Amino acid sequence: MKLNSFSQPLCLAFAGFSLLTAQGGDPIDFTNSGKEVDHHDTLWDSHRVDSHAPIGVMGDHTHEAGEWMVSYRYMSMDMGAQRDGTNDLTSAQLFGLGFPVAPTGMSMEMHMMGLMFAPTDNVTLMAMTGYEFNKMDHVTAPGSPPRALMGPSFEMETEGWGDTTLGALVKFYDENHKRAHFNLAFSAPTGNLTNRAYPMHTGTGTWDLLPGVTYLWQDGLLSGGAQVLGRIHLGDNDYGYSNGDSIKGTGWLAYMLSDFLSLSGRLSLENVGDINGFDTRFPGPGFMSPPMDAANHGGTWAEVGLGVNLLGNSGHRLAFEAVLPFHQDLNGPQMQRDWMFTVGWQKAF
Ligand SMILES: [Cu+2]
Repeated sequence: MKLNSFSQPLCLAFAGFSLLTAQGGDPIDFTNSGKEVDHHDTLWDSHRVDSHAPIGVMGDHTHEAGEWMVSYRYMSMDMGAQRDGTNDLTSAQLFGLGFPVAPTGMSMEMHMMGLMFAPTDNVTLMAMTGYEFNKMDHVTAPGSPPRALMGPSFEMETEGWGDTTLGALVKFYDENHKRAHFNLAFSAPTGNLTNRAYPMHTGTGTWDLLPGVTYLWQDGLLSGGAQVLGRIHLGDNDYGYSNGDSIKGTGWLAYMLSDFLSLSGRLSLENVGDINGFDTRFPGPGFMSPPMDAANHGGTWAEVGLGVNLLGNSGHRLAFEAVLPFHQDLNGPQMQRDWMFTVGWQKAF
């Protein structure tokens, strides 16, 4: 049931026509009148280019029984200037706070592989993991011991496998081009925590619960969705702490320019709590730089995303989404997010 761009207006026209010509007291049931026109036309169309959310959204869609999907995503994120709360900070101000080293930027790159399989129409299993590269640039305070050791600036790099997500998407609503499912997943600690700076870790070190709910709709050439996802850290990791629990809400609209091309706009709001405890390997006091202090993590971010989805005749999907923050309120001195983008490929079998 590939979308015919005329079928939707025709269906609406027919519904309008039946409303106008309806006689007597029977209430008009659009669900039923739609089904009389074409049974399939009231069902979710998973072959639309915009039936997948913007590529930066995870766990957005379910599959039909027996379907598999493989995916690859490349994500890149860049962070820059320092900020505490909503106030920008210079490196000199960080030196003044007693840190001999100030980070000036960080980049994160991730290669993510995903697998989905639907044993039934209502349950889609998913697994996802990735390999990541992190890089942080620093400047050192004049006259400080790190300046003598490292010079005026230095960079730090980490890489490795990230944590692994395993879970299920459980569909509980599917009518009239509207769908909803629960996101029930957990994250296994397959990443590493070798670096002193918390943001340079590739994993959390804890088993995490990832509960959520996702709602999707299609209407003519438009579609949209909303998702709320949480991350709850279950207990502490081997180094005696856990990252702050987080919650993220996101909503998007997509418009189909053609059967193979859709554009999307998205808004998201994310809150990450403070770290609970601290890394017992590096307890302080007297941290070299702010990201090494457990007190300087978490915050609230509001972001906007602009994306493109492409669907080939062969069922290959390609998508791109850029995400830009427009509000950041950070708990303690941290680097601000500058931008992020995701490029992805998906193919169902
Ligand atoms: Cu899928």
